[in-house]
Amino acid sequence: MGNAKSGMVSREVLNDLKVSTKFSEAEISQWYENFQKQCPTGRITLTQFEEIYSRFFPNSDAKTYAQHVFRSFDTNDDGTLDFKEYIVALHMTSSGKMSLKLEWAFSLFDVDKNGYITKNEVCEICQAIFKIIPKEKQEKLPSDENTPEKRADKLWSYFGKGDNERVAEGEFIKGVMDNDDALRLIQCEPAK
Ligand SMILES: [Ca+2]
Repeated sequence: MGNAKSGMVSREVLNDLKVSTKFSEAEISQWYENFQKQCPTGRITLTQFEEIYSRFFPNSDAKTYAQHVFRSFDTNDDGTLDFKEYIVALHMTSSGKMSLKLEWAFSLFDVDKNGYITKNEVCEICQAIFKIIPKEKQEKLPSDENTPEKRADKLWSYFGKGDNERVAEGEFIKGVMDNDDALRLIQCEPAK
């Protein structure tokens, strides 16, 4: 109980994170040290989260995307993430296990958190993803993917739904698993 020295991640959180992510103890400890320096309160705010994303994407505007990612991990809507939520957020958005990543992607697209994705929500996230793509890469995108609207249309087409219908989590995951293009479009990676 509270036997962790200040500046060290607790054994409980460490074990939890080792299981839920593939990060090593050394990595988690190092990040915890940095996290403590940047967030002495132990919780990270949206503004701080946006700054971290800006450093990941120095050549584009990652702010809107960061806001959506933050919302998807701030499950109790208190406007902060603790260290565990923060590490899971980083893990999911980079190297997470595919099935977990897709569950997370669903929550990213489910902007109003009602358990379904509408085409409007797909449009909103596609806007945010598009802003992350650096300008010079945007210009090289294929003609059916070079605007947020076209990307949203293309992604939506893989779910086989009408514009006013909605997509449940299982349908979303299946649509993305069955189509490499859909997977690419939700991962904010430009076409190769
Ligand atoms: Ca929704």
